[in-house]
Amino acid sequence: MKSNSSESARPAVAPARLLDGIRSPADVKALREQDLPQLAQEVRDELIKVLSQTGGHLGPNLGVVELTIALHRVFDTPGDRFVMDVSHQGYVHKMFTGRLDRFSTMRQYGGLNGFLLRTESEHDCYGAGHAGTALSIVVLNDNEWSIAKNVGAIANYLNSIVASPTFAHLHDKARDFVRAIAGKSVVQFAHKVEESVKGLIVPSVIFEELGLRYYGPIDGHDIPLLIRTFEFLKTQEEPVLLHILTKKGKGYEPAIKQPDKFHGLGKYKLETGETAPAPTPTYSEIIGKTLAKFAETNQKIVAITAAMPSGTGLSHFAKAHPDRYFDVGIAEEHATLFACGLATQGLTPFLTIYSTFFQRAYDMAIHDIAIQRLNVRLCMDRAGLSGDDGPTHHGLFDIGYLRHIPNWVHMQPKNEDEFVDMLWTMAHYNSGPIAIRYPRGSGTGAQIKTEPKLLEIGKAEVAQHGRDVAIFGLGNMFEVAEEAAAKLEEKGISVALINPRWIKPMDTGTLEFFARSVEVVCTIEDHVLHNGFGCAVMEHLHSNMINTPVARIGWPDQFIEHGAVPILRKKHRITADALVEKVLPLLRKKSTLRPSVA
Ligand SMILES: Cc1ncc(C[n+]2csc(CCOP(=O)(O)OP(=O)(O)O)c2C)c(N)n1
Repeated sequence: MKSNSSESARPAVAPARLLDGIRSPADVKALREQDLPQLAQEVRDELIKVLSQTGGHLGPNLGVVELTIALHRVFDTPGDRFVMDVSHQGYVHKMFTGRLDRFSTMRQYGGLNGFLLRTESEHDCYGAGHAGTALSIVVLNDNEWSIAKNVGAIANYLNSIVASPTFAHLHDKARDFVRAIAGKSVVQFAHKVEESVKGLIVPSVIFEELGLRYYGPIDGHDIPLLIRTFEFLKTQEEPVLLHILTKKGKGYEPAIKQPDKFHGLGKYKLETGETAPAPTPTYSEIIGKTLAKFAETNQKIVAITAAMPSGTGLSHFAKAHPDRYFDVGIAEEHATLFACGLATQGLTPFLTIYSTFFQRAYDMAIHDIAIQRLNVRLCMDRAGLSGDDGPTHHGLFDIGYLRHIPNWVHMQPKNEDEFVDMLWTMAHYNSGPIAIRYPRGSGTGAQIKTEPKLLEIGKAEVAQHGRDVAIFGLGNMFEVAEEAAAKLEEKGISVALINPRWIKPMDTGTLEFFARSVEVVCTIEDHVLHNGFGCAVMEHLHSNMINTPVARIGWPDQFIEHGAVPILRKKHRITADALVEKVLPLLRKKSTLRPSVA
């Protein structure tokens, strides 16, 4: 009878993971090559587990596990530099470069950032949250997806390479060879490796014309093949492009089934991948469905996205009107010019782009849209603090970058119902460029009426009159302004409450009326203070010799870190309490105020 004493003597703890021994890239190099698949599995398990709590870019990172292992095996950061495009797929790199112990803090306030960050590690040589970064050894990670399915000529071209019989033949030959020498000294086999890898070259006119020697495509999950290939490419003295094929979401069924959703998401249930639905429809959902509805009766409406169909909500529009929906790929400049072109032909283009990504198309806002006064409707999603994605993604600058350009109309709704009225107004506005900014996620949950109404351009809504303070609460900050007004009223202060609606043209009549009748004007906005809405208010009052003090609440002149929105609002004083504290000292009657109960 066999004794099982050795089994029973084992401690009842899970065996140590290889991953836990990785403190730096040197530890990745120190592992035996045959253990690397186990490391890959452990990395995947960690990604799936941690991100189920923190949210993040799960699909992209699951796809680059083997690639990141091979890169750190062959190259030496920080001496060698990895530039990632975007850099949302840098989580595995973070694990290997001394940040594993903080991995569970990913995207949390005070924790790791979701993108590479020069200030976070010397191994992050370049921080990028926006697409369009480049380098001279290019690894083209071809998973057939952006956030949504790839579009465009290059994507079609890559598919044709992969489908070619020459590729299949060369690829099998090279892979068999590399498998055969796996684990043996590379130097010993150097010339053979070189021959083998050279066999991976499928002639590629496009990349050669761009000055890049093209290699591939190879299996991006085959660690030995990747390692040998990188070892060879490292010796090349010219810019090279390696085309690898990977599976977005590899290792997690829900992410493979829904690459779009799992590109980047919030918390999910580990076992099923389920996520909690938003409590009420998000602004993105509303715009997608609303434009689809408007387009039923207005044949001229077209909708454009730059690779963000679901993020911007246009997927709803795409389903209803596929022939009037355009995804131009991650190219905001092109999306904008395309909208301009359509506008010159009398169409009604809605260009939906996140506030932060429209920064990439700034010159078009002046040179193409505004100077030619084209009827382009710009819909800026995620305007305001975006939260856990951090400084590259906060939409805190769009008032500043539009308000000084002539001809633009710019607005922000206080809630979902007004949002639809504004979209309706935009659809009917044909006197030049018009923009709307709205925040990430849901609003107040306001009921949307059945028939939208046209709003008067440049006319604010006065919610209540008051004698002491006039609060102008822009867009999503109107809710905070209401809360602050209630707190001030508790202290016996009479508060006027205004929903400005229009950043430009500003309702100067209403502004002047209140500025002349109250002691303090207060503005609150989800935007930086510099060149924001409050700044426009001050400018106007000053130019008109109205000396009423203006208390402004908004984001300070610094890049705001990542973290949950309520935490960051509290820290940077974008709250009702902060407003009250700022206003009180400016009131003459403060000495007679009742002390605060709280
Ligand atoms: C300028 C800009 N526009 C849009 C985005 C939003 N965005 C982030 S990742 C991504 C898709 C990236 O696709 P790909 O490079 O194929 O990487 P994958 O996630 O598929 O690995 C998009 C559109 C961005 N980060 N920057």
